[in-house]
Amino acid sequence: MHSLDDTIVAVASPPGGAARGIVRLSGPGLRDCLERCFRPDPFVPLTSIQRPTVVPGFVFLHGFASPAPCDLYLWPGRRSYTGQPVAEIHTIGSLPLLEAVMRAACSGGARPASPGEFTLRAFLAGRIDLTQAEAVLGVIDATESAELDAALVQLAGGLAEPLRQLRSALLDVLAHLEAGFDFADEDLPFITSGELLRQIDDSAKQVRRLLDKMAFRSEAVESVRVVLIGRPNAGKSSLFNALLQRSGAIVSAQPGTTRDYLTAELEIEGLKCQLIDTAGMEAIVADLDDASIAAAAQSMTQAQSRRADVTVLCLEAGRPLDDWEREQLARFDTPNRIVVQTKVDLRSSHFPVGEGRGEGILLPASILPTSSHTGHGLHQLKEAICTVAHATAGPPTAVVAGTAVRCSESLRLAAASLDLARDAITSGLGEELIAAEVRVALIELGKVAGTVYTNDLLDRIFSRFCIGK
Ligand SMILES: Nc1nc2c(ncn2[C@@H]2O[C@H](COP(=O)(O)OP(=O)(O)OP(=O)(O)O)[C@@H](O)[C@H]2O)c(=O)[nH]1
Ligand SMILES: [Mg+2]
Repeated sequence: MHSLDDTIVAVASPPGGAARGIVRLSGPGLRDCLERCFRPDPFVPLTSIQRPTVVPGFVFLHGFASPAPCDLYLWPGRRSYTGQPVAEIHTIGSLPLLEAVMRAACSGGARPASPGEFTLRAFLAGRIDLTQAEAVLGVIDATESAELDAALVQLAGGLAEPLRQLRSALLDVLAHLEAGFDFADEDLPFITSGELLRQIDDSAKQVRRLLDKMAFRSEAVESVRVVLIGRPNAGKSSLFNALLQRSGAIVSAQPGTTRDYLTAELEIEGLKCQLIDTAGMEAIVADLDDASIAAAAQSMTQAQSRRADVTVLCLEAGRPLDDWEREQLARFDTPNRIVVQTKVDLRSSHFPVGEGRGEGILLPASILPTSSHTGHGLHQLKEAICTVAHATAGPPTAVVAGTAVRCSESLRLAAASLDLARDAITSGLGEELIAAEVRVALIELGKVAGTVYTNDLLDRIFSRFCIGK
């Protein structure tokens, strides 16, 4: 067990002679301890200090003829690094002097801190999560500026905040599912399966994004997945070829030409993209020779679009929308999607933009007219991909090595559970099964953030710290 009840003390400045040395203390008995070894000059009762303050004074040292001058930095309340009263004694940076200050504090009731114990207390007080605790170590251990940069981003909440949002979204899903169990007799869905699916998909995507950050250390370059979707014959493969300026994908007037999916590397203004052409969705399955191949192709398309960083929905200019397209458009207010009209060279009448077409569907005002044959709008499409990728993914950020090693497996398990939850929804399995998978995902994410931990895990993490941090 990790005790929070005693007052700990350690030298917090680096070893070696320096102008200033720091001895740090934290714990509920801080004031009593200071009253025994420190004297403010001019005198003020320490009990009268309610806010963070610097108090000049002296520390009384055993075996030395005179006390040592120092400044006492005092955080008297809970709003400190460790969430308990904290003090730092800043004095001359001589090792024998700092050791004497330590001894004085120990005879005043403190005990020497173990490695990383201040940061451990910050974690146990909920001031930082486990990824931020590891970032403290990352900052100390950094040997090059890229490592320092990654550690500082992580310390500022680079992983903590997305994890918090993810856990909160999944807790909402779980709350809805569980409310459904409690009122099972009423036959009212607390959350529709479409909404459930959307939330699970969004969460799974976030988890994979975090995993990508973990992998970033070894991969060095993160590429943005751009997936082209649309109904058969919409012009996806033509757009794929036009964006790549080559003819890799087979194009034909026959709907259902693309059965698998194709990927190719595309670089737009320095942004590395993986462009993915998919099989056309829905509507004409019955026309195909082999409906099972079509079904497999469509499920591949769905899997690709779930993993997309940017989805480009291709709508053929001038054609009436079908049900699948209408359903897609209804979801296109999410920020990582772009809608294009294809083949605008063919039709004189494009969709009216930003208004309904008498079908109850509002087309996005930002719909992009394109033609793969004339090249119209391709430049704008590339720009839009860049903008969306930057806005939704943010710049790729590495994480501290220790965090990546500790958390990758948990994130993989969380992603796998969310995939199982999705399968349970689409196969119409009971809500209990969905909830069970969401719970597993939450536990795994909890391990990453440190809301679920064991003493062993904490010992392993904090023992790598130096004393005084
Ligand atoms: N005029 C014109 N024709 C186009 C354009 N883009 C595609 N086409 C034609 O539309 C037909 C279908 O194009 P594809 O690129 O194969 O369409 P797809 O969406 O990949 O089709 P599936 O793979 O079957 O889902 C072909 O005959 C293309 O030549 C365009 O910009 N202008
Ligand atoms: Mg195609």
